Parts: sequence; structure tokens; C-alpha cells
Amino acid sequence: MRVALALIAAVGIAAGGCGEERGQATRTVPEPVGPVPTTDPRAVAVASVSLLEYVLRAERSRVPRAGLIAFEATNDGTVRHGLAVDAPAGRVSTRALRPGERATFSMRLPPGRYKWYCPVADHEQRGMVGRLRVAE
Ligand SMILES: [Cu+2]
Repeated sequence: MRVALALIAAVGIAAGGCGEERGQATRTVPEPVGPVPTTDPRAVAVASVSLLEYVLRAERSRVPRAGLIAFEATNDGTVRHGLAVDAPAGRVSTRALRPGERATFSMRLPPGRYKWYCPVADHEQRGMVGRLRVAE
């Protein structure tokens, strides 16, 4: 009986030690990238863009349909970046995203050409700017 109690006590101590180790490991992990945001399911088109020093890299700079467009921005660079779009109703943008972080937003856009760019510091002047064409 005495042996069993000693074992239980040892397990308890070991478990406690484990928890502390886990806590330390969490602190040494690089900055969390956060949960992957969900894209608006009502969107008629998705415009994805990768944010890098100092370029906006998009698979396509044209979306085939006007309407509710979902924007997906991923910071694939090493400093903070964001995505802004100059829309008819004004500028819409993500906050400044940490490296590895993603964000989405959606808005209604009529056919036309829209400027998209990184609103952080002078990144637009450094080349993080482009045009997105929304077709009829
Ligand atoms: Cu930037």
C-alpha cells in the first residue's frame, strides 16, 4: 500500500514538471501565426495576394466577376505588411500583419480597376503596389 501511494505521488510530481516544461516550450516557439481566417462564403471571386519585401505577388491581377470580392492577404515577408484596396467607398485594409500572418476581408466592387497596396510605412513607394482589375 505504501508503495502504491509513493507511485501516485511520483506521477503527480512528474505531471507537474511536464506542465512547466510545456510552458517554457511555448515561450520559445516563434511568433504565432494565428488561426487561418475564413473567407466570406458569399464572395463571387477571391483575390489572393502574398505580401513580400517589397512586392505584392498575386496569382492573378484580374477577378472574373464583379460583386462581393474576397481578399486574402498573407504576409510571406519578414517584416510587418498589410493589404489595402482603394474602393469607390474608400480605403479598406487589413491591419499590419506579422510575418506568417493572414487576413481576409471582402467588399462589393463594380467592374473597374482598383489600386491595391501595402499601407505600412513607405512600402507602397518601395514597390508594394499594383492594380486589380474587376471584370463585368
Ligand atoms: Cu509592406
